[in-house]
Amino acid sequence: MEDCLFCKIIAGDIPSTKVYEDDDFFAFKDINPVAPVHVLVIPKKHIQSIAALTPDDAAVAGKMLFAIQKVAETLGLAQDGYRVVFNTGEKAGQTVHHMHAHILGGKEMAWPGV
Ligand code: IU
Repeated sequence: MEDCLFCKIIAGDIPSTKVYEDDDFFAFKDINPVAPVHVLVIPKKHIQSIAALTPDDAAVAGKMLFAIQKVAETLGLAQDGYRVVFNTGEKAGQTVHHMHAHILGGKEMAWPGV
């Protein structure tokens, strides 16, 4: 998608610190980290948010959890644990309208975080 910042990051038109890439997903460090480890996992297919998923996206949606698992392992978070956040829509604070999972880790986290 032409005007999507995350599509531009995937294409390499906007620089990012890549931590993982495969045929379907790209992961990079968040530029404004809110935890010692803060990485975004995004599908290469432009999907606006969880709210925009259709049955055609079933495979990519399922694979995304495995991509998140792999990235978290790569980041060394598997043992201590990590949080995965999908901000979805305006009131949830979604600012970039390309579906993304925040992987947050490296510290003790309180719950709920609202
Ligand atoms: P949100 O869930 O839509 O609020 O998350 C968007 C995130 O994208 C936010 O944490 C930003 O810091 C992050 N981000 C980035 O890492 N690189 C960018 O070029 C832009 C946003 I724009």
